[in-house]
Amino acid sequence: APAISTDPRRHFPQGFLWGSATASYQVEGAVKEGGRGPSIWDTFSHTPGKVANGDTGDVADDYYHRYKEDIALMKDIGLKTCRFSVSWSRIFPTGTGQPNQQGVDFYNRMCDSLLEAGIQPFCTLYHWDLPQTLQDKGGWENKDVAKAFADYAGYTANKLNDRVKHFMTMNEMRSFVEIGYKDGRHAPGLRLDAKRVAQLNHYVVLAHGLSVQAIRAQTKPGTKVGIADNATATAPVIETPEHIEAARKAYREENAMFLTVLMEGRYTDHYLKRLGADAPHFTPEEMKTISAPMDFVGLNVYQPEYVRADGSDKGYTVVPSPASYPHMLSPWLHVGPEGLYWSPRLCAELWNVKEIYITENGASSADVLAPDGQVYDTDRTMFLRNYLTQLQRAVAEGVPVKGYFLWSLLDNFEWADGYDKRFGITYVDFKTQKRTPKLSAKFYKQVIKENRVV
Ligand code: GBH
Repeated sequence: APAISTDPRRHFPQGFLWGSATASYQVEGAVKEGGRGPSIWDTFSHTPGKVANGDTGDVADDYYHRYKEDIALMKDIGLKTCRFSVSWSRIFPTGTGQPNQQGVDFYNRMCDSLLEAGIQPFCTLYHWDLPQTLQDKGGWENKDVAKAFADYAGYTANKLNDRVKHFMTMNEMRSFVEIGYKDGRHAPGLRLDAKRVAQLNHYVVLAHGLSVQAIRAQTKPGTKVGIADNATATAPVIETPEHIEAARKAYREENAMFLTVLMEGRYTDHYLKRLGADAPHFTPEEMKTISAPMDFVGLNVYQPEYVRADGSDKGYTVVPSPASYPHMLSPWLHVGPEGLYWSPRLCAELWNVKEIYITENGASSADVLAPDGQVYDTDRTMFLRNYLTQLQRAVAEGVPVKGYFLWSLLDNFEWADGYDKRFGITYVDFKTQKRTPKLSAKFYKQVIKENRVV
């Protein structure tokens, strides 16, 4: 059994990578500059009724122009690393064909500034902004898009590799598959039936595998490849052996079509049985590609799913959240700090993963500028302290978590919620673009300085 954390001061190991995360469409703006082509999020956000208040990412945080100022903020907080994403349509304006050098130059300039500030860049290749031209050809329903993604990923990793050593293929496969193509609440806003979603899901995991191979083929030895996955974080409702075992089974099954198939190279029997005639077509060769070995696993953790043992063949039942369950400003964001303990622990145990990063964790809050010009986001600060305490517990027990990326450095374009839901530790006035570090930024700065939960 793993050792219990006995450090009352809640330290992290030396060299722990403290970071923050952002994504291209959520922060960059400058959507028509530098030769960028349109993505599905430009189309979607400009379609009336799709995004709260009719907000778009046209300007967002204007990070495309202000990245130097924002990197100075990162440096002041003491960040060791920064996770950003590349906009595919800045590199290939129509998804394939002729690359756009101005796009490559932008990310290289930005990474140079990070490195000058002593901050290691971690690069995500796909954070949901598919080139519109590729959606016009069927998007992720078209197997050729999987190949196009691998070409783009390999090319881009090669161009950034002098500066970037860690690449993540995709962010949250489940989110863009299910919310974009099944529920229709995110771009491209489709509501496909179960059979089409399952086949598209298969092409998405295939695209991931193809891109792992392409990145390896086109980067130097020592470059690390992984993913930023929002694996459902199953937590035992009570920490007894039977419920822990239920959580372990649930982690595998609830993530059957995402992380589990990447790690095991096969869909679980329960998954295939549940889909029946809707199950995807696949070949053994594709399954081998999908499970191409990764160097690390990135986990985005927001809220856990509590499970209990139930004596069934499947081995678990998901416990529904009671109506009174507390959440942050976003109604979906239930407060459950132990997700940050169980998700990396179960991932490491199930698949013997040796290097894990928390690639996102953070919270929305109803932030206001106080009369003294400060933002006292005590709820976000409380949230982070509780979650980090659970992460420290995992690390102290030997779970191989090497770094943590807080979502997010800045308030930004929160997808269908527009600018309504603020996730930043830095307040952004979207009229003036003025940045104000919140109380949570001061908290995080102290955590990093002391390398422990303060
Ligand atoms: C992550 O998604 C994303 O990677 C990041 O871009 C995003 O800004 C951040 O977290 C905060 O949301 O409105 O009830 O339909 C987290 C997973 C998927 C959770 C979409 C919210 C919509 C729920 N998110 N989901 S609902």
